[in-house]
Amino acid sequence: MLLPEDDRFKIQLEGWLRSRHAFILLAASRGKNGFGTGTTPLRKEAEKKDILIGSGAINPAYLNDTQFATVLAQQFNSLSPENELKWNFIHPAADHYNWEPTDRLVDFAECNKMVVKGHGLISSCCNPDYLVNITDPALFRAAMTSHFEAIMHRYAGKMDRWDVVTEALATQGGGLQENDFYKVLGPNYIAEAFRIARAADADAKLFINENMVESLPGKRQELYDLVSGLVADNVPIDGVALQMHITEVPVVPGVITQMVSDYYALGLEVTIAELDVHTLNATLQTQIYGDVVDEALRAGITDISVWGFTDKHAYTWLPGAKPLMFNETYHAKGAFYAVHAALEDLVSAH
Ligand code: 9MR
Repeated sequence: MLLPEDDRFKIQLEGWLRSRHAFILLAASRGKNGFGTGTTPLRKEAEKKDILIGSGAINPAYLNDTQFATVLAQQFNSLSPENELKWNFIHPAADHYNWEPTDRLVDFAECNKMVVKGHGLISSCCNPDYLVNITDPALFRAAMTSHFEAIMHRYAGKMDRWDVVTEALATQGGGLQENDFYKVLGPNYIAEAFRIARAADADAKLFINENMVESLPGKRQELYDLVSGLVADNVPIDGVALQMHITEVPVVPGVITQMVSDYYALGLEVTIAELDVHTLNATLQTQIYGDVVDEALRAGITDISVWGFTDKHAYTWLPGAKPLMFNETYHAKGAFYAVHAALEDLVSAH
C-alpha cells in the first residue's frame, strides 16, 4: 500500500502541489465559509463539452432535505439511484413492483434537466427468495425477462443508460462471481441479460459495471477477456462502467487511458460510474479525485459519476473516511475544486 511517508508518493505530491492544481487548496479554504462554492457548478463546466457529470447513490428520501436537492440539481446533470432498482427493492414480491421511489427520482431529474442512469438490474446482492428459489433455468430466465421488461418499459425514454450486470467478477478477480444468476444459468447469464435488456429497450445504452479493475491488473485483464468475448459473440453491450471506489492508493497514471483505448478498439465506451475516495488524508483525496477525472477526461471519457456527493450520506468501508466531494453540511471540499479544475481545464484546452 502507498502511504504518505512513501518517497514516491511524496515526490508525486510535491510535483502536483507545484502544478496548476495548487489553487484548488486555496479555493477549498474559501469554500469552507459558505454554502456556495464560490465558483461555477460542475455541470455548467461539463455541459460546455457535452460531458455528463453525475451522482449515483441517490436515495429518493434524501430529496426531502432541501440542501441535498439543491446541491444535486445545481452541480450534476445525471443521477442514478443507490439501491432502489435492485431486485428486492423494486420488485419485492413476484406480483408487486414498488415504483414510487424510483418514479420520484425520475420526476426530480426531469424537472432539473438531468438524465437518469439505471443501476441494479443484476447485482450480487438483494435478490428475493421468490427468485432465488427457482432452480429451473427456463423459469428463472422467464422471471428475469419479465422483471427486465417491466422496469425497462416503464422507464424507456426516461433512463438513457443502464448497468445491466454489476460485479460479474469475483472481488479480487479469479473468475466469475457465483451469484444467484450464475448458479442457475451458468456463465451465460451475462450474455442473456444483455440480450434481454436490448430487446426491452433498444435505445438505452447497456453497460457492464465492475469494481477494482483500475487497481488489480489481473482482474483488469479478466474483464477485458470477458467483454471482448461478449463482443465477439455479438452480445449487445455498449460499454464498461468502471466503479472507481478508490481506497488510499492512487490509480497508476496511464491505466485509465489504456483501458479507454482498449475498449474503444472493441467499439465500446468507457465510463466512470461510482467514483469516491476512501482515505483519512484529505490532501491525498483531493489529489486522487483531480488526477482520476483529469486523466479520464483527457482520455475521452464523457460520462463520470460519483457514488454520492455529500459525506452526510456516505457509504464507506474505511472507518472514519469521508469519501465524497461535499462535507456533511454541504460545503465543497478540495475534491470538488479538483474535479472542477479538471473540467474547466479540459474546456479551456479546446
Ligand atoms: O451504496 C450501496 C449500499 O447502500 C448497499 O448496502 C450496498 C449493497 O447493496 O450497495 C451499495 O452500492 C454499491 C453498488 O450498488 C455497486 N457498487 C458498489 C456500491 C458500494 O460502494
